[in-house]
Amino acid sequence: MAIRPILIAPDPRLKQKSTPVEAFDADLQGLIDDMFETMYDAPGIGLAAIQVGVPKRLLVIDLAREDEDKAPRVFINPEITWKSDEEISTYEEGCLSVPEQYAEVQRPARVRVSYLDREGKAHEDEMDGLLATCIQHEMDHLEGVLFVDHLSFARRGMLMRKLAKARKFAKA
Ligand code: K1U
Ligand code: ZN
Repeated sequence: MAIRPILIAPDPRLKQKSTPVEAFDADLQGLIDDMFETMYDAPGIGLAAIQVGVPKRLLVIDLAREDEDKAPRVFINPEITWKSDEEISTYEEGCLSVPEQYAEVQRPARVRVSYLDREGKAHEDEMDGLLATCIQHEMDHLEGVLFVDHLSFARRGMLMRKLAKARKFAKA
């Protein structure tokens, strides 16, 4: 297992659309293990494969708090089959690819998602709360969309300038 470097915006690779996972082989299992190690190290509650530079439709989530046992979940080739268009949730989101920047994002409060697990077995689950928010955030990554893309032009510009300034300062 290895911690992989996380791509930071505005890296153009974060804007690409990821392609479906086809092979459930040893490489995939190694990538999943590395993604969990990278996410726990960051730390974060979710990570999409493209954030470690792999444009495959794969994401991992663990919402367990520090004082709880780990609860790792793997979602491969996920699809939203239903969303609660009339019930919206607002959450102050962050992103490991947009470090130390946070903003409120509105999304459907509940979603049904079909996906494959790491063995390739099919599932379909209804999700709400932070899991619904997190999986929509991670599924956006598979389409090349960042949480800042849900903000107004002015607010997104402000956050991205703050990020660029913080990174310039960190390098100096
Ligand atoms: O970069 C990512 O996609 C991961 C991101 C997931 C996320 C956070 C908040 C709302 C939606 C999706 C993060 O994990 S940012 C870090 C974070 O939220 C966190 C870190 C440590 C403890 C608790 C939360
Ligand atoms: Zn993110």
